[in-house]
Amino acid sequence: MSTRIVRAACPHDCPDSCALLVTVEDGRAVKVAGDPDHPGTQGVLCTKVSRYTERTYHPDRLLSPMKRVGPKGSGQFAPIGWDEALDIVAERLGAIAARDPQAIVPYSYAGTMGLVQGESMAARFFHKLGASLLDRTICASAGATALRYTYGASVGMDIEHVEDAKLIVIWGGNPIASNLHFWTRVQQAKRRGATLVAIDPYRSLTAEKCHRHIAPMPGTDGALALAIMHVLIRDDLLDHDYIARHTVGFDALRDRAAQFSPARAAQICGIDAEEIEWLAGLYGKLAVRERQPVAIRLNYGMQRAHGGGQAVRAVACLPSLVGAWRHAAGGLQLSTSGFFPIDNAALQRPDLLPSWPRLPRTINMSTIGDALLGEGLPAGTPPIEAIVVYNSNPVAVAPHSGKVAAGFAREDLFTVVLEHFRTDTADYADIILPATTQLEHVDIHKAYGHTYFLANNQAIAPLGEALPNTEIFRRLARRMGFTEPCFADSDEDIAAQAIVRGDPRAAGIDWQTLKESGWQKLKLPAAPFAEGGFPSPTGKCQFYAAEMVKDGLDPLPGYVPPYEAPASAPELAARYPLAMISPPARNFLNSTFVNVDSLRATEGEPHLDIHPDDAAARGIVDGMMVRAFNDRGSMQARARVTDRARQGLVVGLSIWWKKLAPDGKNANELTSQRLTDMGRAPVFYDCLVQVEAAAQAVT
Ligand SMILES: Nc1nc2c(c(=O)[nH]1)N[C@H]1C(S)=C(S)[C@@H](COP(=O)(O)OP(=O)(O)OC[C@H]3O[C@@H](n4cnc5c(=O)[nH]c(N)nc54)[C@H](O)[C@@H]3O)O[C@H]1N2
Ligand SMILES: Nc1nc2c(c(=O)[nH]1)N[C@H]1C(S)=C(S)[C@@H](COP(=O)(O)OP(=O)(O)OC[C@H]3O[C@@H](n4cnc5c(=O)[nH]c(N)nc54)[C@H](O)[C@@H]3O)O[C@H]1N2
Ligand SMILES: [Mo]
Repeated sequence: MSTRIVRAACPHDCPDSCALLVTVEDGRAVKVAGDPDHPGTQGVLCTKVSRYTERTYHPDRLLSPMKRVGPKGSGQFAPIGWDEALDIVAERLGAIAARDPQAIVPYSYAGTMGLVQGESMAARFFHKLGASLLDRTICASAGATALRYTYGASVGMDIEHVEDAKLIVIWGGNPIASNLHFWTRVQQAKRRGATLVAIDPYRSLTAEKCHRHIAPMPGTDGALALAIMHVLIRDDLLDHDYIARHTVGFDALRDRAAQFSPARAAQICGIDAEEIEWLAGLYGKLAVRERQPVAIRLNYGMQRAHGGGQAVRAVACLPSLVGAWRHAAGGLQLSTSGFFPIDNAALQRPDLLPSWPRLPRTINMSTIGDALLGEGLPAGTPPIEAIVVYNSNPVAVAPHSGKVAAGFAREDLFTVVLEHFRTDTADYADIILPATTQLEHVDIHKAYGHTYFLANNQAIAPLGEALPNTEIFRRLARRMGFTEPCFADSDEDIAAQAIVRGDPRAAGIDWQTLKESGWQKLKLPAAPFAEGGFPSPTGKCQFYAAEMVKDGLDPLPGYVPPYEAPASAPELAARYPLAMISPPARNFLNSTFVNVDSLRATEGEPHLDIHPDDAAARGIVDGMMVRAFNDRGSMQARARVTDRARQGLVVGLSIWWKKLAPDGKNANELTSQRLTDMGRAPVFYDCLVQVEAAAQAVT
């Protein structure tokens, strides 16, 4: 028997981007383990990825191309050969492109975070074709835009030092579920005496393990952060030297924060003013009076509401007010992705666009339901005639699912889906093309929660007839007659093009060194902003961001109320009085892994957590099937009556495959296609519903 250990990288959309060691026996992957030497992974994997072989060798893997033989959405397919499948796709796309290539929309997200299988050959293909561009907003763009205005890029502290922090504020994140290796470090900090605070409307697995849990209503974090500033400024808990040297706009910020007394913010957030006084007092005292490191782990949960961008901006100002950046263990991390020198132009080749440098129209992936139904398309541009989906499952994950499904059900839409499995989206395909998993292809990865590049070496041969995304687009390019040399690049060639040459942050790192070592850390100072040096236009932390005026936005951090809340929409709130959020379930990764039986068995079935008072008012008891609904749609779930959900809030951990739920629906039946204040991002957690006992109990 031959046994090999292959260095690989976890491909999933998660801040931890783990380094993997894959054990291969006689050509079969038998074990996927965390690399014990990688400082982030520390030899430990989450439950999901430790089951990666169960997913790769799953009996439902798509192993040959398929052609639709039943009505759209019915999931009836017959296997066909690659030549026939690619001929059909090339012919249909070619005919549409001859009229207007913008009628073709590529739809992709982070099914794999790999730079090769994510957005390289596919982007080249669609650029050359002249297809619509995709605004990839579904996850992080509100916060990324806010960080760009505030710091200049998606950059922050290195959480490898967080063990030394004395206060860690976990704001809008649930790291036990979604950022496990950070949580390990937080526990170490706790043992060393750190105070842990969670800010989350829901008592998540993480919040219940913190010393204190502050539970504002969803979408009100901007007001909370401004009130913390209010207290810091009122009580002179400020690092005046840091503010003077490394920030712009303090005077204007002071005037803004003056408007947000703890009493006012407490009323907006539905919490006690004392909670704000306590947190601000502790944060300021530790950082300014005692010169101790204080850290904020900001996350995505708090930016999925109308004011998500401004809320991130307000929180992102806090570390500069108290000089928290002076310590390696202090500051804030939302994302580290902006540290990585990636040559996107080389990977994606926008210069291949027939109209270059003029760009085709852009379709926002977060409003794909409307776009497919012809609503809100840029003036003078054609209806969508074809959509090519890869690395994403929009029928399950995009908001206002009823509209998304109606769009995909259009008889005149030509739909191609590259997938591992017959997802809710694949059911609507005309042609399904089987893609390889991370064990079966090559890739190179950056990360958004740490600062290591990682290599993914191929561990096993592709299963069945599956092909890497790159190879599928290479073959399509050949059929379309695209002859540029970049369409012949191998996956290793592409991996070698990913890192900007000569960038000091990547000194000593290239594809050759990386694929041998598995991972390499960027060269960055331990405390990146101890001496300022933010990558913003002013080089400072921008309390006041002049660029925002040009973009038609409030240049100071502010509070933008949710679209759907009693104060902003009283009539709606009278009919739909409960705020619903649908954050990630621990055993799923967005909608990935829902079809892995052992993981779905652990989650059980779709649940809806509801506060005892809200349940009693509706005659709902624990374990009852309930229906959550609003004007957009409805979903059923089993009620868990629990004060984990604060009053006025219901929580449906997500993202279920619709077809694996009892009523064929998931939380996105209820979510809206409205967008955040900046970054054009979705507002998944800005969603009012009513809940009632389900008419027919499903047992
Ligand atoms: N196991 C697992 N891990 C994942 C994912 C997954 O699906 N499963 N998804 C990955 C992806 S794509 C992403 S983007 C990240 C997401 O990472 P996080 O943003 O950390 O997401 P969650 O872990 O759900 O944490 C969100 C928390 O925010 C809370 N929350 C909701 N609304 C608000 C609000 O208005 N204010 C505040 N303060 N809190 C709020 C929720 O109750 C929840 O506990 O995780 C990644 N990791
Ligand atoms: N209600 C609600 N909705 C949400 C969220 C929420 O919290 N609540 N979270 C949002 C967030 S943060 C995000 S990031 C999005 C995530 O949305 P998506 O990025 O669509 O994520 P997944 O649902 O995991 O779907 C990824 C798909 O890619 C496929 N895939 C993986 N690797 C490959 C590959 O190499 N090739 C091909 N062809 N396919 C591959 C997987 O099989 C999987 O079906 O969902 C959003 N939707
Ligand atoms: Mo995400």
